[in-house]
Amino acid sequence: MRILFVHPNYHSGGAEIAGSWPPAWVAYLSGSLKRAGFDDIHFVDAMTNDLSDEEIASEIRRISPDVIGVTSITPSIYAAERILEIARDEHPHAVRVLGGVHATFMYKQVLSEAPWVDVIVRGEGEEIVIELMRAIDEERWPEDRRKIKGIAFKDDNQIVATHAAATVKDLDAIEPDWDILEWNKYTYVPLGTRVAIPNFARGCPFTCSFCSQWKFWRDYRVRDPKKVVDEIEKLVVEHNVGFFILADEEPTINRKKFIEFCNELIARELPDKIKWGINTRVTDIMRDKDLLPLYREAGLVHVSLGTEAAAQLKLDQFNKETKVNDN
Ligand code: B12
Ligand code: SF4
Repeated sequence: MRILFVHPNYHSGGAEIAGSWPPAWVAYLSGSLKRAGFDDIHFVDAMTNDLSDEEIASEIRRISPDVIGVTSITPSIYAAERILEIARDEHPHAVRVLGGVHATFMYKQVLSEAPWVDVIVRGEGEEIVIELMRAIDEERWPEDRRKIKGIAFKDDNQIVATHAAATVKDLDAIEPDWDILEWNKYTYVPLGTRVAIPNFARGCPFTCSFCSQWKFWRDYRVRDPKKVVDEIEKLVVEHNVGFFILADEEPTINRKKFIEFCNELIARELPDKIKWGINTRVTDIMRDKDLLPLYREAGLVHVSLGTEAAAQLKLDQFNKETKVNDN
């Protein structure tokens, strides 16, 4: 069975001025699917290659997939829906799948405004996508769709969401398929080097009122730091990556594991070859002030912090659990 993943051509400006970034979701899903025996997987990065609708249509015709999967964040949703509309027109027999944070929460709206979307995968994709692909491959689709957890679809005019699937409990079992990406396209401009987005931890134990992320990843899980460093070493050796940003909300909350991660990078002399960045909370940086030299020695050069507001009243309203003074 042939699977095609497409990253929609949406550009926000913003953080993108720092470079062109590899879509980690494709590597994570492809790694999971390959281990489950699906090896005919293709990827078109319409964002990085700035592809027009016509070019996307021609790629879909050329690859001729049985399933086409697209990702979505809120600002990219129309571009994502459009790709699946093109797929319906150009290659109607392929099953059209949408995933990502926007489709996860807004499935009712998406299935109403884009009825050509056959199925939405809600939440973390690695395990759900295997169930879905098996059902399609074994010709149990769409008959068996109510039996698959973590999806949503339209049945006649009714929108159906199946029970939520569990989160991925064994993050260490995930081995992303980084080979699927066109590495010469992904550059971090400030350092003039290739960039990757590996995952060290998933989830956030806080519950800020404006944030989708703690609801999306649900329970907080950390990978074995040694395994993450194995992956980083592979990215350096096999793909010549010189910078990475952790795809995490709060990699530092588990201080012990984060220190292990830093020490492992140092022990393998990786900081000479690769620098890195994180997103995290002000409270962790204040707690770990004394550890900042160690983080720096491990190659950490960029920390993004969500300060969110300059008034304590606002921070409290947001349930941010931070202090203006700390910010
Ligand atoms: C790294 C990152 C970036 C990078 C790189 C983006 C890229 N090319 O991937 C940069 C810095 C460029 C960036 C920019 C922006 N980002 Co950003 N980014 C992230 C971050 C930290 C990690 C993304 C990641 O790789 N995650 C790991 C992968 C494995 O997770 P995932 O993509 O969600 O995929 C999983 C599931 O969603 C699902 N899935 C996803 N797609 C699909 C598709 C199918 C078919 C299936 C079955 C399943 C599936 O399975 C995957 C595996 O479990 C996330 C936060 C986060 N932790 O995810 C924010 C995040 C995605 N970004 C966000 C935003 C808002 C932006 C910007 C719009 C900011 C701006 N104003 O400029 C821009 C948009 C850029 C663009 N053109 O897309 C928001 C989106 C919120 C929302 N509700 O839509 C997030 C969630 C952070 C937040 N604040 O909440 N970002
Ligand atoms: S600390 Fe950050 S990731 Fe966690 S809930 Fe708040 S805004 Fe979201």
